[in-house]
Amino acid sequence: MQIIVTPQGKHKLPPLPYAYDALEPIISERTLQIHHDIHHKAYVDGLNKTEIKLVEARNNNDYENIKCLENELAFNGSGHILHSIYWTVMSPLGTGGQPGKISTDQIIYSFGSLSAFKEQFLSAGEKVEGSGWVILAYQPAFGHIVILQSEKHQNLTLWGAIPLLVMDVWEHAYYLDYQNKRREYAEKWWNLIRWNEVERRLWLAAKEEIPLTLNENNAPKSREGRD
Ligand code: MN3
Repeated sequence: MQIIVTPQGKHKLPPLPYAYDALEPIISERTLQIHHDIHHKAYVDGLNKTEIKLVEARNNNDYENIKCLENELAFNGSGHILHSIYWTVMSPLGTGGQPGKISTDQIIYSFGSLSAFKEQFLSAGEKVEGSGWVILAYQPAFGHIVILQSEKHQNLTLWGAIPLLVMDVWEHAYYLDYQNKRREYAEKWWNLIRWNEVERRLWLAAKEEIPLTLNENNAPKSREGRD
């Protein structure tokens, strides 16, 4: 089972899978060039820089700036992932085809019809507060697809990440027992972890794939037990 695909600090800007002017007249050559070469590249550079700083923080056992570093990781990491996917899901005008069978089935199951899906997707995109994204996502825990808005693009998460081990640090989880001593709750909570469940979740999660580039075999792969 291969888990580590990209070493810390070694993310690369994926090349655009088409020419800068390929999406005209919908998206101009100039827009695409600036968006990819400057904006997306800045996320990749920022992600690499943050990962290296996190390596240093671990080496020095210095978590003074952990809040800032986690924020940078989420901001730049999500920016890199979402832009990579954005390039792959666009195609020159007239060449994009129609929704495939699996997509159509899922859309009808989850939204009722293609037109209802389109309207919800476009409305959600229109109404994102400030800057952000509208995202059609498969939620493995529900077994169906959902439309999500993302303001900016991170909110301290990395899109596509699958949770493995979670600790609730809302006050309701510990306040009666530990009052405001969240660190003490966290230290004690550590002793409760069921590690073989974490292992099982990692094993299941590692079988999923979120490609950041187009590849020659672009056809959907069928997955056992997934229909
Ligand atoms: Mn952008």
